Amino acid sequence: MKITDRDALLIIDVQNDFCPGGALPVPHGDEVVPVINRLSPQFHCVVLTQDWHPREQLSFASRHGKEPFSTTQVAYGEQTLWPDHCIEGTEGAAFHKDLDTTRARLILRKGFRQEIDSYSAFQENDRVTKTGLAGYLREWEIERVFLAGLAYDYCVRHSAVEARAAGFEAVVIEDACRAIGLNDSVEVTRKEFSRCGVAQVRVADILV
Ligand code: VGL
Ligand code: ZN
Repeated sequence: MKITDRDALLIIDVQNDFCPGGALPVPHGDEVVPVINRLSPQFHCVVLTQDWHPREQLSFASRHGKEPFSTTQVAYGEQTLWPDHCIEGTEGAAFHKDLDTTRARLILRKGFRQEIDSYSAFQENDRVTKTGLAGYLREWEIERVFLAGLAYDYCVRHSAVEARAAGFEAVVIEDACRAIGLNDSVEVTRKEFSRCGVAQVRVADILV
């Protein structure tokens, strides 16, 4: 696959809390690090996202006195509840120490509002509040985004689907992602990708 200056690589949430030993570990989450380090030099435009929550974030189960991984109704609909994770400024919110961040043009933080969670790099979970990423990419004349990182079935999923909604082509690099796997979340993600026209490729398709 030929990568051009109309392509961007979005590296989603490769942070300590999503890696083994973290607060919301994605199984084998750290395995994406060396793979992503090989991918990023192939792209002119590299964007990192960072899940970045205030201490009392709405998505934290602790705030509702409920069990993590249950759901609750909030102002904007159903919200999955998570263990406290990626609290702003903590070590858990820092990027994995081996992730090469030197080529990142933009580090985009999301989920920093107390009352709105944000899985997607483009828009928050209320489906109204934008992050500014679509405008940034348009100014760089980006037409297609490639996605890698954590977690395949949450933040990668929503970022890819909303990249399509914002008018970009979207390509998920499957083996540069790892999933949380809550109920049938991986299956739901695959179906949504085919419905929304999100393509899936493998690392070897890019590193030829
Ligand atoms: C994520 C759950 C909660 C993710 C972030 O990065 O996929 N998942 N916050
Ligand atoms: Zn989060």
